[in-house]
Amino acid sequence: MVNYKKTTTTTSTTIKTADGATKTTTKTSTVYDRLRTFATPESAIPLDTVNRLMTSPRKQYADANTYAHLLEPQVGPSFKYPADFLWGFATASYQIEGAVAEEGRGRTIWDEFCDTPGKVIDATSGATACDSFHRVTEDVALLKAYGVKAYRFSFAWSRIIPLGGRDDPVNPLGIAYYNRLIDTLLAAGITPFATLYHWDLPLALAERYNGLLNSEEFPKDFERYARVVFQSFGDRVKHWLTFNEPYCSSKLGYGWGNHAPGRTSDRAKNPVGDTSVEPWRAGHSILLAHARAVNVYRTEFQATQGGKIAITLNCDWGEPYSDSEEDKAAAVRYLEFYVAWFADPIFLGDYPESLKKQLGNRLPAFSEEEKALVKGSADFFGLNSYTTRLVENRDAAPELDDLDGNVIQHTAYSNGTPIGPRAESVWLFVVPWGLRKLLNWLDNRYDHPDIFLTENGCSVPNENNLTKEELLNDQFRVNFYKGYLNAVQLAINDGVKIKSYFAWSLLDNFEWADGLQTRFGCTYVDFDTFERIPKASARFVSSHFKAHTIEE
Ligand code: PNW
Repeated sequence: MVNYKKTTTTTSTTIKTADGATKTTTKTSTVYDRLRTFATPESAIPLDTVNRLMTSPRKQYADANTYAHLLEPQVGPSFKYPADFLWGFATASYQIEGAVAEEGRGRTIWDEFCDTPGKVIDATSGATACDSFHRVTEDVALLKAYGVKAYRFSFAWSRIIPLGGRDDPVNPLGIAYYNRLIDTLLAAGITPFATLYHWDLPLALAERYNGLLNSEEFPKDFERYARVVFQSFGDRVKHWLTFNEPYCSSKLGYGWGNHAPGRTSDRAKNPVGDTSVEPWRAGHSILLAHARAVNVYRTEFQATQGGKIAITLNCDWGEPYSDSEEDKAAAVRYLEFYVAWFADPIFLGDYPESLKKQLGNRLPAFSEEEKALVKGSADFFGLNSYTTRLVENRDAAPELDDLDGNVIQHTAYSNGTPIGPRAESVWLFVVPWGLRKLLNWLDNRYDHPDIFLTENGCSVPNENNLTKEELLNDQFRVNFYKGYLNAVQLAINDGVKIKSYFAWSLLDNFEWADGLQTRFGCTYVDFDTFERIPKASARFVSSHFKAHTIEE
């Protein structure tokens, strides 16, 4: 269990008033000492308490210590989200639409990647996915039944501009599909929250100039695509995200090679790629493309359309592995290599010093003009977060293919206790207190921005092998949301300006390299019949927000 050390400071200011007398005002402020707290599971909870609190389909998770986070301070029934808080569910085009060869959609790097044997664990793809391309009415009815305020989805660039480039033709059928979706959402009273790029790069751009690796061409093509999107939908869409998780596009796509286009130095995985430089180049292109799109929005559309635009970054909290100064510094470095890599240029004006120091000229540099374009290019902070790592300093010199700031990441404490229950996904451990700390850290580093949580959720151990009845009663996921929503409420009470919460995901869908077998949905999807059935978690998330939001 994590303790937040509460320090109350009283400052007195004495001023001379006009008549020469003195007046003293005192101000009391309370800070919670977050970074300096080392999370150690302090109490073993009796097993029967644990079983009451949480039922897991995998009995080995019934280890009392792993549920310690459930004894976090609970915010309680009186908590209220403000009336304008946007809550709902999130999805992404390639993960749900299917219909990959219909109505003029161009091929993407993910179609290609999934067709390459060995890249997706169960050899599935997004070719049919949830068939959402044909089910706009059904999906929006589901959202309406859940009572959401907003729905986060992404546009498939290659439905709108099949070849992707700035001189390539626009596909009216692609525009028509998203018009249908947006109009149906609005008719149901649901706010559309749209992402321009959720990883499905038009394949033609990868073939033409290596996609994200080309920092000259890619930003120009993205700018034109963004302009077409704002022109077509900006009269009705008021919440924009340029890129989803540039960290993943860059490091997973060009570093570790486990996402499209699969480039990496690891020759066992891929014949081409260079982990020591390509992720940093890809990230640089994304920052420039993002900034150009925001500039277009601000100069050509924002005044008349009146929306907000930002990027959404993913980050998982890094807790120092021990109390040592080295581990504390390592945890900060890990966060800098994770999120400040993108957030510092956007909110503060340049890459963090720790990246410049470790990467030298492998990290591209911004010209003064580019810096000015990138700095301030977000109306809010978009955040996706799922888990937490324990971070230990690494003494040896960093390897050339190190992407994380020369640290050792752990998923268990030094005494062997896991940091939290593991989800189905190998990287996902349930650690709600980490989200609270992350939100406070970002709030502090970026001077109290509005933070829009645009993704949070989990997979359930072994879910794909459960009977339908078991699967629909997803108590593991309900408990994930209980813990994380409590952490969101605690962070709001800490003073962090959180403006939205989107559960990932509305539907079980194509979970990238983990295929269709890893489910993140609050709604069950039968991938043969495309039938959708709400799980217990959908009812939980929906009743949570209904009970805790101030009515307009
Ligand atoms: C995010 N990892 O991706 C994405 O935005 C979603 O499309 C995705 O379905 C969701 O989280 C759940 O995974 C991630 O390997 C994918 O560390 C993989 C990782 C992290 C985030």
